[in-house]
Amino acid sequence: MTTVQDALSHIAAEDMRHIMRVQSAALKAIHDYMYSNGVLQSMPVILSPMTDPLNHPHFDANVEYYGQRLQLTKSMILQKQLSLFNGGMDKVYFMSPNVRLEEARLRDTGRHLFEFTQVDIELKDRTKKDFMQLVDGMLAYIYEFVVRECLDELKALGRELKLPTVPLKVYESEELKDRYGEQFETIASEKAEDPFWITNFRREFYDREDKERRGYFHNYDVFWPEGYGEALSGGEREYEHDEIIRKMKERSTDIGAYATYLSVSEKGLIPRTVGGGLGVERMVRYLTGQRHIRDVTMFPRVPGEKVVF
Ligand code: ASN
Repeated sequence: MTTVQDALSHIAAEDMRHIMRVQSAALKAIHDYMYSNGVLQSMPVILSPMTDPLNHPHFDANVEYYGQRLQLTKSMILQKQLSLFNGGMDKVYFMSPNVRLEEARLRDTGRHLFEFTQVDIELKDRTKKDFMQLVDGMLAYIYEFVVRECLDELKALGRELKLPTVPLKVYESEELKDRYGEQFETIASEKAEDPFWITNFRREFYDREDKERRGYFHNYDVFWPEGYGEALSGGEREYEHDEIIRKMKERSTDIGAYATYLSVSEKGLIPRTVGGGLGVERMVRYLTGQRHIRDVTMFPRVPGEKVVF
């Protein structure tokens, strides 16, 4: 999609209207579910001196502003944690736009955009079990609402959605690796009929590693079924300064870039939290049964592809 004409046809496609209606219903379901569960919505930040380091190759996006180097947010993980420094708030979510300048080799995965939105949720003084319960309920509610509200749209798109059985199944990554090999995420997603959880991935410094069982991480992903792949990722968080520093060093993280965050952890003031982020466009791709994530975004930002508007 490189010409103005292509981009206009993409916007004008009949399916786009159905897809946007499904997206609106799913987002309404999320907001309603959050509100009734006392999860407060806070506004996202797009520029910050610090952002998620991310655990994979990508390009940085930053701007110089009055002598300060500000990065475009790759995720709001660290701000989410800090927002719960407010003593009267223990559950928060953001509709967080993320800019991740991914490499062009991810163009055809069908799942990657270099600009996307996630529903970023964080809970204070709770465990992964609490978080999983909240998300299971949210997903069931989204399905139910979308299927009820968007009968015509789903039909026009030729999409049949089966309501999932909750609680969703939980697998350990090791268990699936033994069963399916290195491609276990893809294969398990292809074989599944309902969304499911996988726990324990070695990732960024902020996901909590078990102190008694090094190499075990209290984090997780949710996967969509039918091969649609990753839906949400998150975990219990590190909040102790020494652990954060240890893990940053292990991952060769640029410690200086996190100076303000570390000045808070040094004082023992990082709240103890658990959370995760649900990719909005990936969810819509799954709900509407589209092949490529490009097809569910009005103004697609596909890795390596020219941007028209
Ligand atoms: N939102 C994710 C989380 O809460 C972080 C990410 O997107 N990398 O863990």
